[in-house]
Amino acid sequence: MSSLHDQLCFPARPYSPDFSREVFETLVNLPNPFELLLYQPHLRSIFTPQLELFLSRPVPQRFFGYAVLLAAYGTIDSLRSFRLRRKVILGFRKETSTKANQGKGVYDDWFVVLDPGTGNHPGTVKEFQGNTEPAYRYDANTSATKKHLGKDVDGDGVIDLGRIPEGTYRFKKSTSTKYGNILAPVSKIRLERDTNHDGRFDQNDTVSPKLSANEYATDTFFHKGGRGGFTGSAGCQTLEPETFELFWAVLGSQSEFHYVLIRS
Ligand SMILES: [Ca+2]
Ligand SMILES: [Ca+2]
Repeated sequence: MSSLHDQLCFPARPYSPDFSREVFETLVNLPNPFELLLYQPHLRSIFTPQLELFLSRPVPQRFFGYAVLLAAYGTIDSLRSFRLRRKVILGFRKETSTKANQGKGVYDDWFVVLDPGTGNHPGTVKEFQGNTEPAYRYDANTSATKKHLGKDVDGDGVIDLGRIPEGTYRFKKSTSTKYGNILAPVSKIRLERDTNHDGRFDQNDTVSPKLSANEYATDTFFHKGGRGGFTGSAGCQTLEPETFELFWAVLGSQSEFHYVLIRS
């Protein structure tokens, strides 16, 4: 088998299922997984995280495609967990204004449960449509509802909605009296917050150093969202109730997961 360097650094090759399989097999066999860090920028430039490229393909091709994206965007720990045959959740975020759909949010993101398989069972994948961004209905500046959520981070005395930034996190199974089954963060997550309340998370949003502790949250769950096109998210990852049940079933008996959130 050629080295990862040979595979990636010779004239750019277009995406192909065979290529992703070849790269994946090299990646999972790297003697030193930290070597991966050297190649992540290049992997990101080659493998585009566009779900449209995958969804119409057969499962084995999708499996290797997502697995290479895990290697390109995940942490060493998430890849190590996958190598130990544990399921990993990928999130594909389509950047959407919190004000979309009259502030009710849009289920236009995807979650992928990537199952490395065991023994003679080949790896497999399942995709679920969902949402990774808060809905403006919870923004302190809207009068559409009275339930406003968030924490003030810019110091104007108005609470600011947050969302999980792209990156790798750990979640564990838990329960909530309100939602039933949930996945909860294992440790606090530093959120991005929409401090100018324009519905977007970008460089125009600011944080006061005195309030930096308010950037963090432990209540950004995976949970059942609303019906009727309302995502019910103030920063949580949500799926329509029927979809959530299917998602939960695919998680199986594993209790803790790496979650790699990628901009699509
Ligand atoms: Ca979105
Ligand atoms: Ca903003």
